[in-house]
Amino acid sequence: MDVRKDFPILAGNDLAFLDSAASSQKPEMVIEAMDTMLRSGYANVHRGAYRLSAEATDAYEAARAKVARFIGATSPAEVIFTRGTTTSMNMLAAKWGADRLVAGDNVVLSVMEHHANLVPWQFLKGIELRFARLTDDFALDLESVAELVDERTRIVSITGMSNVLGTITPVDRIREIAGRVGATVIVDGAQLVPHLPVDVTDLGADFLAFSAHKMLGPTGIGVLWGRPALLEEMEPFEGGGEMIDEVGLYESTWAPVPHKFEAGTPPIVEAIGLGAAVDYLTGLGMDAVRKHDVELTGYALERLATMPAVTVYGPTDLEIRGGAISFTLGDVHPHDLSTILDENGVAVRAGHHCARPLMDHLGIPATARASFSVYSSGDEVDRLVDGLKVAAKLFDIRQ
Ligand code: 7TS
Repeated sequence: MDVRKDFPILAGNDLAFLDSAASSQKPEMVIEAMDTMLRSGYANVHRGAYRLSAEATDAYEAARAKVARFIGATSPAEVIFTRGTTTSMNMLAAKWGADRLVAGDNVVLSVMEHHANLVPWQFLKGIELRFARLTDDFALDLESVAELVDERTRIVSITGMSNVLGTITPVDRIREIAGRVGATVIVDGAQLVPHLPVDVTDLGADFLAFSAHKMLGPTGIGVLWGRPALLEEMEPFEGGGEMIDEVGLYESTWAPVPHKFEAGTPPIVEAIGLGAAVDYLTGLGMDAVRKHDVELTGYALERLATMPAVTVYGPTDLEIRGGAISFTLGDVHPHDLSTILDENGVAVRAGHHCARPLMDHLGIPATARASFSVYSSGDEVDRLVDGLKVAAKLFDIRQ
């Protein structure tokens, strides 16, 4: 995939940037769309009767329509702009969870969830949280999901792709199991949507959350997609301007979906940026994006396997994994490792990756993680391996 030239930060920068799972870099197209909006198209949306505001509103709603098309939604109204995956998950836990579940109900999650799909559920009082386990090859153990789901299960909320292990989960199979008891299926798509073609009409989810900044778009905006009937049923998360229909001193009624979920001035310029990111990804084609990920991940796993002191935590089967590769080198602390890699021009993330319970499950305090996006290259993987060799030498680890 010959796209590095599209990313200004990568041009003339010899850093091997391998931390795209945390946040991706932005192509010129996104930067330019936001710049143009700020320079010549900016006004608040949904309120001004004047031309500039009407045009800004059109641009904001056009971005919503682009996102809807990108994920196969049947209508733009199914796309709610939020601040990101974290906000989307908090909204669901509060409004689809706390508002509706009663003591004795349970929510099924997995041990590999990001804190964004864990902590909001911990806010629910009197609700039991259950955790699906992993297979020996770091796949989601569907038998464990089936064992945990019972007639008191109201929600099954699972990541579409683990940000630590790279594991891709079979949402259709999860749906099958959850469907037996009428439980809602929520998918944390923060890593899934940037890397695989997603069509909500056959994904099997009732709700899908994701963030723009991990899919070449800006920070400050993300999406909550939901089935129309469920969005109608769900109460607003925040009250304020623009989410109302009628307002009295003591009570109010809500604007139609999606506006009842978008209180206050939304991230207008960010929405335009997300729309441009979606255009860019559509231009590349999500099948090509996935192919690139698979090839690069395969190459990286192959190269890392040549170093006996490297342990990779994640599926060996490329069919069920994406380009987030967690690893350790001997007993070197991942923080030390990332510092040495940085000194050698390689940026990886080290730590628990906001998945502390997963680290406990794996019996390790932390990992180093290399993660890819469309601009990542085999050359960067080679530089990672070279950096690891330098670290191995420094720590006197036999190779
Ligand atoms: N879910 C998953 C699977 C994620 O990877 C992340 C962010 C989130 C939710 C939260 O997204 P946010 O945009 O609301 O922050 N993951 C990471 C990461 O792996 N390193 O830094 C952030």
